[in-house]
This record gives sequence, structure tokens and C-alpha cells, in this order.
Amino acid sequence: MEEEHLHDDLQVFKDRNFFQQKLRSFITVYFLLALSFLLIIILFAVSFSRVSAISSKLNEVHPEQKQNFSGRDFLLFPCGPGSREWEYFDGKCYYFSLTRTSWYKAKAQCEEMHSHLVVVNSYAKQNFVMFRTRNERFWIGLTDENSEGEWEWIDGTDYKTTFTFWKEGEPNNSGHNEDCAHMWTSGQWNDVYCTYECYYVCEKPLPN
Ligand SMILES: [Ca+2]
Ligand SMILES: [Ca+2]
Repeated sequence: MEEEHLHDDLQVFKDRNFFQQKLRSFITVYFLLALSFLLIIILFAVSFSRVSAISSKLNEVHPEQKQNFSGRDFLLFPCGPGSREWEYFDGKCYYFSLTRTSWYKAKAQCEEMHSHLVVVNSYAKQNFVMFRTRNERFWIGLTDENSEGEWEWIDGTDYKTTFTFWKEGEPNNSGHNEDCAHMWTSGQWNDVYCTYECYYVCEKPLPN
């Protein structure tokens, strides 16, 4: 009887020991799982912060590259990469027309492009325009239509105190109706009737 009782006690002890072992294993497994989970979270947080740091560095670099690119663009096309038909000279932009028209229409077409007919107020500008207009006639922004013989630049530049480059014997107001000036094939200026059709040069300031 006593032996049987002892056997039961031993069995209870064994069961309890087994239960405790199982519990310990469960706790260990759960602990390891929790630890793994925590490690994953830490790894994720570290990776995320690294990615954020790299991305913000890239963002810092990108505007610089953009600026360099637009800087190069500006050097190549000072009048704007979208306005390659405009040519740059000495702080201004010039458009040399590809079609012939009257002085009035040329004036209007320059205005449509937010510019005005060229004002040739220096020998340097004369040289620049003359080089591009060789062998063709181009309207310039000079007229005496308001008062015969009183030449006026289209932008209000004072004619009397400014550079001129008239052809010899010009302006001659031939036929009493020559009120608009153009550059001759030689580059020198001539007055001609304003409805005459020739090319034209527009001028505008550099875009902002
Ligand atoms: Ca005239
Ligand atoms: Ca003339």
C-alpha cells in the first residue's frame, strides 16, 4: 500500500516536472520569438533611417545638378532653350526674320513676340546685325513718318545724339515717301517706303 502511494507520488512529481519543462520550453520559444520580432523592428527602423538619410542627401544633390544643368543651358542659350531662334548679343536677344514684310507688319510681329524692331545704337551692334544680314535687306526700328526728316528710334532713343550708319546720299526721301529705314545689303542704312517688303530684326531684353 505504501509502495503504491510512493509510486503515485513519484508519478505526480514526474508529471509536474514534465509540465514545468514544457512551460520552460514554451517560455523560451516565446521569448526567442519576441526577441526576433524586436530585432526585426530594430533592423527595419535602422534601414528606414538609413534610406531616409540617403534619400535626403540625394535630394540635396539633385537641385545642385539641376542648377548646373540650367546653368549650362543658360550659357548655351542665354535667350532661353525654348527660344533658340533668338540670338544673344551684349545683354540682349535678337530675332532675324525668315520672311519679308512691310515695316508696319514687321513692327507688329516684333511686338507680338514681346520685342521691338532693332535699335542700332552702337557700332558694335551695327557689326553684329550687319554680319547676320549680309546680302539681304532688314528693317530696323527707325522712322520719320511723324515728321519728315525728324528720325525717331522706336524705343525713344535720342536719334540726334546716337550712332548712325546711313549709306552715302541717304536718307534721301526719294519720291517724297521714304519714311522707314532698313539695312541695305552692304549693312549701311537707307530710307525706303514703309510698305516695301523686306526681312526684319527684333530686339528684346534677356528673359528673367
Ligand atoms: Ca522720310
Ligand atoms: Ca532712300
